[in-house]
Amino acid sequence: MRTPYVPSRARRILCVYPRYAKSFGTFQYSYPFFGGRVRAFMPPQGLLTVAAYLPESWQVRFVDENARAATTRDFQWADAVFVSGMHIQRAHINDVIARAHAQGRPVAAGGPSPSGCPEYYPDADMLHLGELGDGTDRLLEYLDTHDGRRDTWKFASQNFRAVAGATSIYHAPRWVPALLFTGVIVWQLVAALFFGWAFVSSVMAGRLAWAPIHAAFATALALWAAFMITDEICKQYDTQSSHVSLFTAQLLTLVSLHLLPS
Ligand code: B12
Repeated sequence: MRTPYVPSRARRILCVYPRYAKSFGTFQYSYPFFGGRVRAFMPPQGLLTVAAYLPESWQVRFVDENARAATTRDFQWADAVFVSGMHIQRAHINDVIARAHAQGRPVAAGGPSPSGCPEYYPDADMLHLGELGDGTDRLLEYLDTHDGRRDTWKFASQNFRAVAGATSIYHAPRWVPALLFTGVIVWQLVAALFFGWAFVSSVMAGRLAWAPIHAAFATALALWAAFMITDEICKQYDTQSSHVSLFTAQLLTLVSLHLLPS
């Protein structure tokens, strides 16, 4: 069944089904029995139904992230991104939204989780609640008559998205990631000031000024240590390796300063 809406313009819609979160119902432990050919239990029927419902003149690209991840080029190709999923995929759905926004693309979120708890997806540009129907036609009309995203402040840093994604698992209100992110920036600013102080003091003394050097390294190392602990607690394993590398690099720098001939 196709939408009765007749669009005035051509559109390219990227449908992204986020990868499963590991759970009983995904049966991922059985996949190896199929020689690597099976990477998901079933096709994402909800999003496929939506794709089939779109106006015939619109182009559709479909990516099930259980098979392959949507690429930057996929997002750049699209005029709008559609995403679906269950509560358990919440972090992955928000990740798709973040990646689409990084390319300036608007996102419509629908399916069981956005329908049940739309408040889980505050960054989605459009929310589709429930089954296909009149509301879907209004959504298509909106996409047909509007370009891009509404003007929003472009947050270049992907780190804020990572913090927001991690805290969303705990149903944290929106001010929590903002507060944490501000705290990190202030912490980094203090470390930078300490490093500046260490540099100036060392130049003026004509030798390494250990008190400010230790203050600077202690502040910076404590930040990466805090990140590593938080990575563990929030299961942000993807970011953990870069935090460990930064911690190790700074620790080695401090040790090298001590070992260098004065
Ligand atoms: C098939 C199915 C699965 C398959 C999913 C295969 C897949 N790739 O999608 C498998 C077996 C893997 C599965 C696993 C699980 N499932 Co399941 N599953 C279902 C089931 C029975 C049918 C879903 C379906 O395909 N419906 C048919 C399609 C056409 O409908 P739809 O998805 O709702 O989509 C419609 C609208 O929502 C809308 N729409 C959907 N997406 C979008 C996107 C946009 C942009 C728009 C505009 C509209 C739109 O359009 C569609 C047509 O009207 C539902 C129960 C149900 N009756 O809905 C549970 C259900 C979705 N599953 C559920 C759960 C809890 C799980 C598990 C967590 C179970 C577990 N404990 O392990 C796992 C999670 C796996 C994961 N995601 O990581 C819950 C989800 C609750 C929630 N709100 O998040 C449901 C609702 C069952 C329930 N009542 O508890 N599941």
